[in-house]
Amino acid sequence: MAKRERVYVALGSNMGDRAAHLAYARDRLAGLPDSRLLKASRVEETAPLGPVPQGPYLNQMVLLETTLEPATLLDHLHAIEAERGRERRVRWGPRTLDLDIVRYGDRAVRQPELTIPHPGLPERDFWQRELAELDAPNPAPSRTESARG
Ligand code: A4P
Ligand code: MG
Repeated sequence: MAKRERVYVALGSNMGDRAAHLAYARDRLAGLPDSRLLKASRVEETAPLGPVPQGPYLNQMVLLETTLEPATLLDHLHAIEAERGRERRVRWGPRTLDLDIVRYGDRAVRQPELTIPHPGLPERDFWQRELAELDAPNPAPSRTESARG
């Protein structure tokens, strides 16, 4: 039987209704076969990285538990991107929805079409923050408002 793995998927959008693209991706990821969406980080607005002038991103990371193989999961991610009208024109350029596999259990993959862990991880402080948030043992308790202030 295939092993259940904990997989971290990064979501990014900087075109159109960015929050709606992320919400759509979360729904689709939650419905993937042989998978469960365990947690989602906060959504964060980030300044664009890289050489292409473009608008700010909304970024978020989710934690999935899945028995899908990495290449199969990547195919699903590309299908979800395509459903949001993603066109691959400019590398690093603006996009309605970008889905990247950041970590896949303890696995290392080095293939032309798939590198895991994602090589951008050391440079992306927002990914590191999101990973830390997802790895925190418990969600921070929400502050309870006192009736007397
Ligand atoms: N690919 C290889 N490894 C992976 C992986 N671990 N996860 C391949 C997903 N895909 C992976 O990706 C090109 C190919 O990378 C895929 O077909 C897959 O086979 P793409 O999404 O078509 O192209 P891209 O996204 O333009 O290039 P790349 O190198 O993936 O760029 P990134 O790293 O996705 O960066 N600024 C902010 N603030 N926030 C962002 O999220 N994102 C980018 C894009 C630029 N600037 C940003 C952000
Ligand atoms: Mg990408």
